[in-house]
Amino acid sequence: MSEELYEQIAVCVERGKVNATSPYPPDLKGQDGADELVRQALDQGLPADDVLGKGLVVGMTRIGQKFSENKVFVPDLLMAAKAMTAGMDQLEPYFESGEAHHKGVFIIGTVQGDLHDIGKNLVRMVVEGNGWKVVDLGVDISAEKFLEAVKENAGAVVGLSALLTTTMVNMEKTVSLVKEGVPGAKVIVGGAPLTQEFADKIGADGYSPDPQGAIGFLEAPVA
Ligand code: B1M
Repeated sequence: MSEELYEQIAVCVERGKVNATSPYPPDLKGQDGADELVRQALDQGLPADDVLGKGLVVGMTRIGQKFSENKVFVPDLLMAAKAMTAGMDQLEPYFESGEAHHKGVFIIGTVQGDLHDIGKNLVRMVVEGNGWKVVDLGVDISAEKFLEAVKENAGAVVGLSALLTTTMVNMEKTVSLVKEGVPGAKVIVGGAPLTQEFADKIGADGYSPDPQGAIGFLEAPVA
């Protein structure tokens, strides 16, 4: 019974079904969405960690995978993130009380000089949707601000985004400063003009062309 409810929650996230009154997607009109189903699961006494891990996260993983395979597009991901957020809002008190747990902390921002944030926000949503606490620093973030955030969040992984060839070079300084200031800190970089070769050259620990790859990096077993 609970497995069925988790699957329904996953489907709501994957299809972007926020709540009973949302008209999207048309074939689910009038049915409960992530909002009501998560409430229902919690009212039934199902563990908040399972509602997150077996329901919401499963849906977000599926849509993230389809996005990286070009089977769905940005609007689909945005709707999924909206449904995910509706479910997460219900879980918030459980995170605060310690009953549900994040997988870790991910600090993300667009590097100095760069104002592009659409891709960065998608990465944030997918990572959040996969059960991580995300500290989103925003855009035009200096190396020093990234370092400050890493110091404030022990053990956090850092994600840098850049969309301009003129700002991707600022990633190198950020990677060096973060690693000097917090030895052992892990940094992943991404953004349209980047390549694995560039990531290797600047000493980043990881590179991903899409949000799902960032999840792969975050959840890879530690070597
Ligand atoms: Co700008 N812009 N823009 N722009 N803009 C580009 C990037 C550009 C390619 C357009 C072009 O000339 N064809 C070009 C860059 C050229 C270059 O550097 N080689 C460009 C330029 C030149 C500029 C300005 C300099 C223009 C000007 O003022 N003369 C200026 C710079 C401002 C600044 O940043 N200082 C500028 C401004 C803007 C707007 C403000 C108008 C707006 C940004 C709005 C916003 O973000 N809030 C904008 C936009 C929208 C674009 C385009 C059209 C779209 C970018 C986008 O959002 N893509 C873009 C052209 C294009 O791509 N068609 C362009 C969709 C998004 C989902 O993809 O961001 O790549 P993307 O993110 C992907 C992946 O890259 C990856 O996952 C995401 C999802 O798949 N990813 C990560 C991203 N970050 C990641 C981090 C990770 C992992 C994966 O781990 C941490």
